[in-house]
Amino acid sequence: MAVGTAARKSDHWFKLVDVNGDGTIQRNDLQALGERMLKHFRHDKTSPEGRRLTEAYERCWTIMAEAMDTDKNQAVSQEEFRSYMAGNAKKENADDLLRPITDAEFAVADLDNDGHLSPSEYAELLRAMGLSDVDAQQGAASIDTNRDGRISSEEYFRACRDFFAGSDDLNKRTSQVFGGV
Ligand SMILES: [Ca+2]
Ligand SMILES: [Ca+2]
Ligand SMILES: [Ca+2]
Repeated sequence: MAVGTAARKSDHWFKLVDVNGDGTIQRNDLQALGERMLKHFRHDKTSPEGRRLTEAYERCWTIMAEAMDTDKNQAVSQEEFRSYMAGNAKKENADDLLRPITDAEFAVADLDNDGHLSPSEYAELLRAMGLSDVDAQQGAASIDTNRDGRISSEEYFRACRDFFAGSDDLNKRTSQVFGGV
């Protein structure tokens, strides 16, 4: 069976978050991702932005462990992640689950504190997540849908929500918000 867009999107995200590349997502991957992002944007772990992101990723792990780790081995496998994404990633849940994470990431990346991400701030956020330059630039071009050079926290949240819970449509621009899928 061909791998559908939803599975490709979830695999793409999975690889970004599996920081140590051992094929599972564990708490230490989320911690490493948070540390890498804070280092990239030169935020101290104890700064308000640093604490907020660390807490958001800790919560992200708690949610993943509860909802996705079906065999309860404290590791979310690619299969466990895929089957959760295929069956349970609903837009209705996104406000609760996703928004605290996207808001924390947004705050870390908004370096000039103007309440928006410029395309270059957004591309930097994607680089901090481990994307290549090409993918980061492609992602930045995709997310700024009205091309005004400003990305709001709401636009970022919606793009992430559509990425995870959107329709299984390859051409949808939001498939590209984390770069090539
Ligand atoms: Ca891992
Ligand atoms: Ca597991
Ligand atoms: Ca900004």
